[in-house]
Amino acid sequence: MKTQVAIIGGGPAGLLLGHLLRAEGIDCIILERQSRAHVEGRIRAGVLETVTTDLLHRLGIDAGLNAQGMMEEGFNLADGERMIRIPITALTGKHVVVYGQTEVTRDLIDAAPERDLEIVFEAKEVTLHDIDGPPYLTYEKDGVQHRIDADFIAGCDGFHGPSRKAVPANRVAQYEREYPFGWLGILADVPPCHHELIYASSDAGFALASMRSPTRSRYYIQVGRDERLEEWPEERLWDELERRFAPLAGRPVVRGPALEMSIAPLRSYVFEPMRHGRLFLAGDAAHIVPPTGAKGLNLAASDVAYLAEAFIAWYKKGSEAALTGYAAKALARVWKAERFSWSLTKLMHRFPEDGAFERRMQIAELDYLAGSSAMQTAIAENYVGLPL
Ligand code: RFL
Ligand code: PHB
Repeated sequence: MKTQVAIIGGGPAGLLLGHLLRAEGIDCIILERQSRAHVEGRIRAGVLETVTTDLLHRLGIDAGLNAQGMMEEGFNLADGERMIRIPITALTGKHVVVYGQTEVTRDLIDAAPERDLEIVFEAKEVTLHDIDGPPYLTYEKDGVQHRIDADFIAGCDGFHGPSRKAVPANRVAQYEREYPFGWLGILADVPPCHHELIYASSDAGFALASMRSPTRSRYYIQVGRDERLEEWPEERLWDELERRFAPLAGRPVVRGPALEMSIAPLRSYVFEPMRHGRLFLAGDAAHIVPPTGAKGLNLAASDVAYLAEAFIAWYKKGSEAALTGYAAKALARVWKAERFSWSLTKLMHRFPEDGAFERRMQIAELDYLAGSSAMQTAIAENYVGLPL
């Protein structure tokens, strides 16, 4: 089989790229290792920047987003009893939209057949060949071997996929920071404790109150790096959430049966460059941010916005400039999001290795933030997303 762009991975990056290319009549195919049910069942990010919602509007895959997306004009940073509201819309003129990654993914998959976007689910053993070109992929489906020849390969296969590993180690630089904790998340059909997100620093550690709708809450707490889900029966997690949000009087955490619980480790990671010959990386395949800034999914979207534009310039105008410039352009935005996510993580979490001095630094920074509209604006413009 032959295609123009072979896409590995059917997460947000791969699905958005596929739709953007099909909208311009460019041939592509998506190979996804998991089943459709598995991909649609993953609960991950929830906050969309304008960069991401603009892509969904441009594609016209926005019925769910328009009906259920919740426009947020501010969010809150709490420390003990103090809550500092960052009025993002008043400071930047922009807002963010709360609409789950799960829903985005489902909407993109639902829209694929009518737009002639082929997604092969349960594609096993996807292997990249000759990335310096002309490249091809092999995979197995239902016990049968397949080969796809392509002009380009888009590696949208997340942090654990094969694309990054296909690049010879002597041609890359990797930057990594692991954090000594993870986030334990819970999704439940209970009203959120507040109508805006609250990122809370408490003596027991960080907690986040988020939501998916006025009747569905998403909470997270900081847990030790080696803690396992089995150690966290639901009631223990609700007790801990109550404890961490207790200083914010008047915002009780309502309990309900968990629809999902999971633990994710926190990591910062960048792989440079994002292009190798005919292979282009996008999203988590090339970089990871800790979720504190809500940037992971939005970076996947901005990467593929640049990448789709570059492929379109190549196929429609024969211009290679945007393909050549892709890695540098994407990485410039990635590094700024890495910095923001890292700094918000440092400000709001309790690090086991930190002492009294580091804690006073956090308090001093929050004091400064509470009284400085300049600093609030700096946080707000990063939170709503830097322009493309
Ligand atoms: P994804 O979503 O990981 O999608 C990659 C896709 O590639 C598939 N794949 C393969 N396909 C074929 N062959 C192979 N060998 C393959 N190996 C993997 C995978 O099955 C998958 O479908 O990456 P993408 O598209 O770049 O999107 C990035 C976002 O998903 C990610 O940045 C965020 O979800 C990060 N993230 C979070 N971000 C937030 O902003 N807030 C959150 O609360 C949040 N929670 C999370 C997260 C990421 C997690 N991961 C990656 C484990 C929670 C978790 C658990
Ligand atoms: C979420 O709702 O899942 C969420 C929101 C904000 C974050 C991370 C996760 O920073």
